[in-house]
Amino acid sequence: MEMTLYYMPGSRAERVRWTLEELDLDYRTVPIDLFKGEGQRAEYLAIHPMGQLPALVIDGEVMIESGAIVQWLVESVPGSELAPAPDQPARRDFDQWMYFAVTSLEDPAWEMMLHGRILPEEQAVSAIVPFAEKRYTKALGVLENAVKDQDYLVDSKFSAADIMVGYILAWFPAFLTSYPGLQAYLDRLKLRPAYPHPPAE
Ligand SMILES: N[C@@H](CCC(=O)N[C@@H](CS)C(=O)NCC(=O)O)C(=O)O
Repeated sequence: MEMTLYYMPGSRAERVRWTLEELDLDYRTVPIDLFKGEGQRAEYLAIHPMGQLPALVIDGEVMIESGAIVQWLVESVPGSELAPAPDQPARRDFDQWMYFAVTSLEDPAWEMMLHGRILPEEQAVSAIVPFAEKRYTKALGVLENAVKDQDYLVDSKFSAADIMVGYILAWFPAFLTSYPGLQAYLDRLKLRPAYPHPPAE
């Protein structure tokens, strides 16, 4: 299988890179500098119709959406131990945290990022930030409880759900000071050789 990852450090393509590394798969990367507008060039829009990262090309077929790619990878690679089998009870937790990562956690975090850090003043709506922070901290509280008695989110075993969640937690490290369990969880994830170190840190 030939795989090409369109990638920029710190972007959501990190989730895919992290997964590919954990699975010890061969792949090549093509750098796309979003800050230079490379995502919106015609050649890249022909690959990813939104001009976003990541895109993974698998034997000539394009796949987009970081969560879907991560899930596809961990389910397609024979012997991968990064997702419980569909008939295992732990699978329910796995699916739950995979979705939680891209909705309840990522959605407010992205609003904080966009309106608090990325958008220029004339486009940012700063009033969005406090409510997004409230929703984000609520999600952190739920995760704090989930790792209270275990090292990882699913059955105390490292899985793709930790990749999906762990990538977002690193966007706002200062928020973890009130969540010692989550801070310890993130510190554990950081010890993994494939862990990404986003520029936001
Ligand atoms: N839901 C998508 C979001 C992709 C996304 O927003 N990627 C950002 C980089 S982290 C991007 O490409 N932004 C540039 C843009 O939206 O034009 C995914 O998880 O793959």
